[in-house]
Amino acid sequence: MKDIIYKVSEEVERALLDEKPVVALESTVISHGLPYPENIQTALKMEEAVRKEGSIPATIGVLNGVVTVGLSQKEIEYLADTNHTILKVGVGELDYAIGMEYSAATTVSATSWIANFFKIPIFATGGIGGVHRGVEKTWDVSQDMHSLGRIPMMVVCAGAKSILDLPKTLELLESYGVLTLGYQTDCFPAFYSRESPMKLAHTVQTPLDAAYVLMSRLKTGIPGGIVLCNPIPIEEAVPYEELESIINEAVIEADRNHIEKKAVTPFLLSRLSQKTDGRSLKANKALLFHNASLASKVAVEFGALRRRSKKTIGF
Ligand code: PSU
Ligand code: MN
Repeated sequence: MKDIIYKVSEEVERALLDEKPVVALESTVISHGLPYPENIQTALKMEEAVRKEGSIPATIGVLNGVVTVGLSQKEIEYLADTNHTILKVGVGELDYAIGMEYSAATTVSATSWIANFFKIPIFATGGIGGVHRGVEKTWDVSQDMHSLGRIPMMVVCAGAKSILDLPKTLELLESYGVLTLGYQTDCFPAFYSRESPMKLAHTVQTPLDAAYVLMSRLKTGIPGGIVLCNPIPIEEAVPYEELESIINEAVIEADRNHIEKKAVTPFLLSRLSQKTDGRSLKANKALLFHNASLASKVAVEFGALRRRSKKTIGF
């Protein structure tokens, strides 16, 4: 087995050593969540959104068994190309890709693990995985849930993907001790929609407040993450009711075609895009940029707090 199992880009390494704000970004959304070649532009524009607000982006993936933190444009292009075999790995499968020297896109769970390993506590994505509809039959619950329950990471997202069973997802997050925090909202956003019937009990209004809460989580040492729910920009939102029937049909179709396990999410996302004439895709991209910007703002505030914070005994 080779010795090198990870590579950190020079820029990200420098930023971490200098305690500059860094935002982690995942690669499953690139390889399996968006169509080629739009996935490349989207990944690069997410990085741009992070930079614009003052942080350094660290897009994470696995290239021929090497965990790479801070993918270059060429590396992003490689992972985005559907002509290559790119695995989709959660934290449980990460070592398979490393040990077998495969290339792989990392999900929220695997990306959180890697980011935390390199002491990057803030991560932006589209929507977290969760409890799938029809879970009674399939037992399909994303590894994201379990990882969020044990990795102290602030995940900035537009809620959970609306293809999921949102009430059950929210309940499970609570059971796992994950803080689900609304950003300027008291509603659990449903990815493409700003609103859903589910209420959130805890909200923050500013990136600074989000940074305070994250700092507290790191200081108390309580395991588990914080999901910072950032509703999609109003202009791009698709009403919740409008999507419901389309999603229900797609779920039935997935079941009929025996689409299972890791293939379920990519299948539903692409079906949705077809059935909304690309509107869902447009919305998906908009919320990704929006989340990258907010994560970067929080990272900047968090960086300032960290510089000011005194060494203490206990927390
Ligand atoms: N959000 C998106 N598109 C995606 C995903 C999230 O907008 O493709 C990915 C994330 O990487 C998430 C994963 O962790 O889907 C969940 O997949 P699964 O349901 O198979 O655990
Ligand atoms: Mn699953």
